[in-house]
Amino acid sequence: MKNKPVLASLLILLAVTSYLYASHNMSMWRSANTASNDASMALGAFVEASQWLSENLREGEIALVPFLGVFSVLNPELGDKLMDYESIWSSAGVTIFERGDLKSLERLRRYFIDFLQNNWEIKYVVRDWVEPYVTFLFGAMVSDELMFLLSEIKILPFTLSTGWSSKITIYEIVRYTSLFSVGLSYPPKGYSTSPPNARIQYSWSGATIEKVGPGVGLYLPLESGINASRKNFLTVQIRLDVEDLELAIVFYFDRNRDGVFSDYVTDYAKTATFNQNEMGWVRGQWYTIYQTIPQGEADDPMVQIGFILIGDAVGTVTLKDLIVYTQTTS
Ligand SMILES: [Ca+2]
Repeated sequence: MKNKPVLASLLILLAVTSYLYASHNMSMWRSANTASNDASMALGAFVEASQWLSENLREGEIALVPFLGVFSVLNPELGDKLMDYESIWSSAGVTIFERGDLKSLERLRRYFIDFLQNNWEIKYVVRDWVEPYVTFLFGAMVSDELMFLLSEIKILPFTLSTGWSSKITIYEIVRYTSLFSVGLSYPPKGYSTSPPNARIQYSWSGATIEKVGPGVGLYLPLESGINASRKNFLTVQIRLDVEDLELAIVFYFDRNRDGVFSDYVTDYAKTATFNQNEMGWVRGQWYTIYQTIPQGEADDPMVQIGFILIGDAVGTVTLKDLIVYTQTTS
């Protein structure tokens, strides 16, 4: 396929013209000269991207690109180091007709994430403005592993004479392994609560915290601190039987390096908050929280995680399957 220059040229034409139609119905009024300058400007981004890939892809590494034909005709030596989105969509078994439907798009996105996680030879992912599913696939609205997997490494922007601008983004895939997990079906080692007499029930479905006061916290000290200078994130399952909840996940750092969080004078903490209404969390359903573990100052290790239920609401919150992931060194 990749050695068919005619097909490739057609794809280039497709790539270059689709934005002209998409972005400017008025484009037919513009002079042929301007249009061709614009076309080469947009194509230039593809040329630079393929150049960058051929300089950076090492043996055994693969880049996922839109329009395989375009990239391989621009840089034939990239050869079998490329793979296109279309082949993933085909193997996902979602037909082109189903792709307008949200459920199928969610399935595509899930498939995309699993594909990136399971195929370690994928080193880079190239995002353009033409691939029809980019907005959904890369959209920030969806909270899942994708935001941890992709790290922007190269941006190739351009602006057309019409003022319309776009870019090609190259992401490097960041690999993670799970550092530890806490099921929360029985009391975790060394845990504490605030207030100290807070009621927590442990069962196969997790730790159910009774929220009777304005602030109820569950604190889990870590057996060994997390190296917070690396990229780390956590996932935890949550189910609420309460309304208007504010959840704070607090990361406690050990400044004086005595292995524990002592207090806010000696040590310090960083917080991520979640608002039940903003998150769209409905009572009685399980949700997965994805949260970056912030970096400490001066490489201070993170030694404790706290889940604090804030607000006046009374009810219960169940947590289970806390997993901490850490970036693998490459
Ligand atoms: Ca300390």
